[in-house]
Amino acid sequence: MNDTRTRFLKLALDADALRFGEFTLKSGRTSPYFFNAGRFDSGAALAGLAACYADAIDAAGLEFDLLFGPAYKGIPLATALACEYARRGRDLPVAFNRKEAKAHGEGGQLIGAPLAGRRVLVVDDVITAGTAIREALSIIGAAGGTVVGIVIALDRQEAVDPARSRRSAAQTVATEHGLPVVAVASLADLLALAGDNPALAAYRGQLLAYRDAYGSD
Ligand code: OMP
Repeated sequence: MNDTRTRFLKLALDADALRFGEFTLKSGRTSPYFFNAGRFDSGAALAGLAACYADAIDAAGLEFDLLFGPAYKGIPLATALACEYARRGRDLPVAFNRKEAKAHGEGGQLIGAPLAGRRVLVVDDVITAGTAIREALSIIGAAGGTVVGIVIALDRQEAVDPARSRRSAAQTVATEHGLPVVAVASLADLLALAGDNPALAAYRGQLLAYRDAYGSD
């Protein structure tokens, strides 16, 4: 596993953003683990997370000129990442959406830098079935931006309908839209870490059983 993946997973465990137990997902599945990006809830925690995103993006060689964070969890992620790039000497425009359009004041559904004519990198927390990401793609397209990639912290590597296909939701989104999807880490990385780390060994069996039931190839 490369350093960024291990660093990210350890930060997530320390922040309690990665937890083990029994969790109901948006898809209705019962999962033995859950990633809650909202637990990166201090300036230092967000800065550490943003550095992991930036390292993963740079290693993938993505080219873009605006960061977009889908509401709600993508908003602090894209903002922290923009600050991390500024720290690294690159000042990038950043934008995000509201969940509900505002009729007064400046109005509209979008906040921040204009998207029209920009190459947009979508910054989000996790892909399970891909629903949240698809919504973000249509909002950006409607505002005249061109999505050129998606970066997420964790790819859960789940198939939407495992009985029909074991292709992951992230792979499906990537193929459907012809976009690179870069994940800082994935379930496979979490399993590798659980194999090496005695504190996580107890959860490994449940993670493997979950992957057998719903995981992608
Ligand atoms: P999809 O829209 O199914 O791809 O799921 C992504 C969303 O699920 C995220 O934006 C979260 O709201 C939520 N989620 C997590 O935050 N962490 C997880 O580990 C799993 C989920 C989930 O419900 O699948």
